[in-house]
Amino acid sequence: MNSVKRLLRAALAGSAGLLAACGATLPADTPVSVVPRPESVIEGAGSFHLTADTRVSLPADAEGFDAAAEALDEALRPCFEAPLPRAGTPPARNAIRFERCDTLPAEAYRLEVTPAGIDIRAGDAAGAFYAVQTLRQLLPVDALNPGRRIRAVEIPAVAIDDRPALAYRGMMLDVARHFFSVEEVKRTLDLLALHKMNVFHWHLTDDQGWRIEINRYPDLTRIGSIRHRTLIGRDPGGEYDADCRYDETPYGGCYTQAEIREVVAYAVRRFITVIPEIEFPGHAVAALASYPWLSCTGEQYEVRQTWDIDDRVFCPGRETTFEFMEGVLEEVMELFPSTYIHIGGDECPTKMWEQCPQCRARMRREGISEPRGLQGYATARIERFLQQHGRHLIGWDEILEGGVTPTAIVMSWRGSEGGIRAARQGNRVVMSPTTHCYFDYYQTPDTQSEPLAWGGCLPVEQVYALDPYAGLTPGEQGYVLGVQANLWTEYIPDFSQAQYMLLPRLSALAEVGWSLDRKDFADYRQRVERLARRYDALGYRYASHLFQAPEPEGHR
Ligand code: TNX
Repeated sequence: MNSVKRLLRAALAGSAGLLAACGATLPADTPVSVVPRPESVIEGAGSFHLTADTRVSLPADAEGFDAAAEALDEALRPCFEAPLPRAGTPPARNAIRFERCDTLPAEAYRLEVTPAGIDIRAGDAAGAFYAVQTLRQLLPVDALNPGRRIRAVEIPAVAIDDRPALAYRGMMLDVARHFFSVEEVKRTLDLLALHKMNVFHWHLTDDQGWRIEINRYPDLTRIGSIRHRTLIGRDPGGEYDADCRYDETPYGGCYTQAEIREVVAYAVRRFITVIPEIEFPGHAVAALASYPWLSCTGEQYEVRQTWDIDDRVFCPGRETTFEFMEGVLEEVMELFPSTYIHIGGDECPTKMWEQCPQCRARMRREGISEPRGLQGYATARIERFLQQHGRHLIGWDEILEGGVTPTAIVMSWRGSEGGIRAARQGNRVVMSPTTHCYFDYYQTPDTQSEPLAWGGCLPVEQVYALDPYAGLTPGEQGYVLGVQANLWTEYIPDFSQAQYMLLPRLSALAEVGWSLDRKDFADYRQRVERLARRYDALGYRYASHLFQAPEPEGHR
């Protein structure tokens, strides 16, 4: 339709229409390209014109679908003045009709776009939410950031059926080494939602900072959230000398309980479970600096100013250590509805325990022959406590070494071996091996032209290659809950750098978690290039190595 005709038609529709006609129609973005890859995509003829008058209908009896409709409003906010009007009964034309469908499993959806409207059928509200996330990727890129009001947004006709391969699709953010504000955490949750991921693992405590307010132990944040200075450059790993340079600037940050609740509520609206992590018994220096009676020696320590592993850990010999942990976890459980509570468990040296009279006495009393057995004892005690409150313990794969109960969940990070061992003995597992999931590693072998990172090399291709089932029989595979990316932040000082390390690798992991049975790297590469244009429009920073490399043969 030429513009004169369009104006005439708008004039007939009244002055409101005339005003609206001043806006543009954004043409459809084709061919359809969605990350993670849906189960089936069948493109149709024509397109749907979404306007400010398009009505949204929701099923009456389906709890939570309003959150999916809200996500749609949010996606369209840059285009239209107000949220789309709601309709009581599903309109036959110019509508987005949400419907609950009993034959679809949890998280699955069917999204059908025709010139008459959009139908979203989902097994549950999460499925409806994921349909909206797919719909966002069907919008023209300019709709994400148009810089003006829009008259209509054209969406290509298509039928998409989709469901996730894995139930747990997670990402961990370390806010202890560097702190990220509530706003930045929410932006991270937005990123997870965009990629249809559903777990945010929040690493809240470590040697270098305690970040969560605990009412019963206020010094944890008053003292433990601030380190007086930070090492500059790469950590030499135990060999600290006069050549080490520090910034001589106090660094801190923490979340109030009100802020934690705000983040959890924000995540709930996006169908994301927030799993808190309180490190125990290692990575504890910030806690010991706050309350010296938590350590074996009772010495006054400072919050750690370098990275690497620390010998100073919680004392499992003293009862007061367990009283403390239970007091902390009671408040943590109040704040986080997640059934899984992460207690760390990684990299805990036993040096202090070997020399500690309380620890030796505990070993004698409990018949523990090796100091390492104290970690198993301590973990089992905390697990019992969590179970009494109806929660499950998750820990890094070191928890296997102290002997773990069958109900604990193991997060396999030192390769997949821990996860394989755990699955074989009947423990549930999240696969997060350094080889594929450590987003603090470099993205290219050419580290000279990259900002300082932990080390290693983890290009996006390798993330994509993760097979969480490798080495497991079909029976054992049933114990694999899913996959998780980890963003440790020793060398990630701000949110811009965090985005650069996350993207586009997060999209590759999302495709492992969602589309494991239909992975195709060459196909993904083309789709992620289109997705990167959306990152641009949404203002996310990302690494572009993948797009600079020559494309694989036979494509395009
Ligand atoms: C190992 S992974 C750690 C972290 C470090 C990370 C750096 C794990 C459970 N522990 O404390 O930040 O390596 O990649």
